[in-house]
Amino acid sequence: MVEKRGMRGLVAPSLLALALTAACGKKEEAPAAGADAGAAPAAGAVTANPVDAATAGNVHGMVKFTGTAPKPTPIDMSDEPTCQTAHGGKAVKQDVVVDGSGNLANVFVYVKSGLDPALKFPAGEPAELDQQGCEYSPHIVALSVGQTLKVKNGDTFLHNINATPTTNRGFNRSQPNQGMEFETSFTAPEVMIPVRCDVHGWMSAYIGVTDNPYHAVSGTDGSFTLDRLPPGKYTLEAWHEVYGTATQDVTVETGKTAEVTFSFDGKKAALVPTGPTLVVDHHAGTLRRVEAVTQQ
Ligand SMILES: [Cu+2]
Repeated sequence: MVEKRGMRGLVAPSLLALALTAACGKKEEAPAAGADAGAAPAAGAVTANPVDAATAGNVHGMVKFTGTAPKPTPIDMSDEPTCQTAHGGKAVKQDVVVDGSGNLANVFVYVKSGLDPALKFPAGEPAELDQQGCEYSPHIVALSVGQTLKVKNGDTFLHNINATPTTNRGFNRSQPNQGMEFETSFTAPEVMIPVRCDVHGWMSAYIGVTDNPYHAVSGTDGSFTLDRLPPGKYTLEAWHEVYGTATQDVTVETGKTAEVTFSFDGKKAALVPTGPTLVVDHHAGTLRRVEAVTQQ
């Protein structure tokens, strides 16, 4: 099945207006009224890692796919010829990425419970979400509460970034020109926040936000690491956008690396719910909310 959910016909007039506005030489578009302009670090924010490296341990893990791996789903990017060409006409969805050894990529893994609640962690260095060739990079973003996320447009044409959390505040911002960038952050843990582009309906990413720095995304070899954990017993959760969640208990000991393996058998989970969508009303200069939908 070819994935093609371009909605250019629906949104082109308003997006064209945005593009024209931004063509006046502004480096960054002004956020629409009510948009999340990004949060500055809170006063008195934690700056030092509270975990003693001398007594800490690590987790190394693998995510395996034990079912029959589906063939990658092609994406028809002919609505955006530049992207169609960039991928040689062979773009595929990033939802299920399994290598020849049954390793599953793009799985968000994090410490769900077991940490001492008294431990307060710094938000960490800024993370990035780029848009390149009509794809989000990375496809899965791992973020801490309060950590800055830099959203960039590496393409030469319009994208918009429509984040629809159910716990945090959503946003919907456009980036008509190459090199545009804005910063945002999230105030509460949430696994996961869907991100879409209304111009290119195939563009999809997810952001996982945790209140600790122990999160990772499995690579194309299925591996992930969680470093510098205090000794103790933890429950890890692994999340995949198609196959849902799995949990594992792990014991971390000083100076050692605990090994963990998650397995997904290919049974599909429920679709990720989305929060209210913010729609830009360019006539009124405001954002309005539409009811929450379950993404297709
Ligand atoms: Cu786009």
